[in-house]
Amino acid sequence: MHYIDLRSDTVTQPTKEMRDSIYHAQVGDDVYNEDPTINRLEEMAAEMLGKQAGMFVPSGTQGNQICVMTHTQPGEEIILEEKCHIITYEVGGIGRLSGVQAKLLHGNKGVMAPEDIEAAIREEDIHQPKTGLICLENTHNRAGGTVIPMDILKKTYEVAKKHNIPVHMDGARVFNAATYLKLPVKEIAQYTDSVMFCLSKGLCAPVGSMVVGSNEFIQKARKYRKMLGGGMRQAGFLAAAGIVSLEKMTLRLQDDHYHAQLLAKGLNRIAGIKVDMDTVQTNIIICDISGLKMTGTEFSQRLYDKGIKINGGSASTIRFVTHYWIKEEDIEITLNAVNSIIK
Ligand code: TLP
Repeated sequence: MHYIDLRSDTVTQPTKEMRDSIYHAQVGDDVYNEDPTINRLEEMAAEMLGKQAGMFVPSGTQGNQICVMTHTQPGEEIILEEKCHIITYEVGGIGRLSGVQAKLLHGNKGVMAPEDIEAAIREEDIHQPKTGLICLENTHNRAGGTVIPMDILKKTYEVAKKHNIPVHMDGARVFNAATYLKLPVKEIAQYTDSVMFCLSKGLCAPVGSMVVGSNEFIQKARKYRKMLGGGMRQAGFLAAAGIVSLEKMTLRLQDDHYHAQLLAKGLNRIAGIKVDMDTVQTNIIICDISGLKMTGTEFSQRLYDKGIKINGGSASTIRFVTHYWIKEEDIEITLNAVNSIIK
């Protein structure tokens, strides 16, 4: 059976062009820095994000964790938004791997106020941990794919620099943010010290994420990647798809955003379902279904029976994510299926 898969953009299959480039890729041992395809991908990523260097990593989670390890010392405290991926979905890695504690701030649609961040920075006091890092998520997954406004981002970076604290961006979907803002992605990255972004979400590559930062940062990060088992040898086969991601797939994300708008507007017209349209900025839709007599899990099971896969997030919410393999007709089929479940 063919399913319409709206669970996540992580489910994307590689394109035909990616499969061809994987087949023809030149590879070498990346632990010796001898994989020409990985080297090229890393240079491209650094150039696009306006940073000195890049590093290919197997996953976004590993990329984020390496960045926290590289920026901090055990015993420090790091500032994060309370619903961010690093806190919610990375298995407590920051405590285990970096030995840091989290200072969680409430975000408005996933965006922390620079004033709140400044107030959370620890003082020079014998009792207090040092604030070692500020982590931002752009776009913000659990807030519904929301984008950090540029003025807030700039202000946040100014606060961080005033207190000499590095800023890491979990930019798993930073190209969606750039598409929404209609800006080159380096405009966003200029207000960060490191960015992790994913090739294997909306950009369709089968595996892999990138970390970018200064030469010194990446050199140090490479050692942590090795420690975590992320030295991948002839992984140029994966990087080859990543190059297609950067060259081609970054240019078409507005289609996914358009489909998310269509779907969100259609869902909002259905009694019992609520979508906060302010949060539908990119390719993620979080729906409140507390008006229905059904949990998210029940709802997603019913949709599954009709050939549509989604993530039944919690008791009262469900999530839809659009991506390259979702076409306009799939949106119509999905809305019809939701309507028939409600009826
Ligand atoms: N997000 C996945 C799940 O882990 C929830 C999804 O389906 O959305 N940062 C952000 C903001 C993410 O959304 C994700 C993945 C990651 C990091 C981790 O990337 P991977 O899955 O490559 O480890």
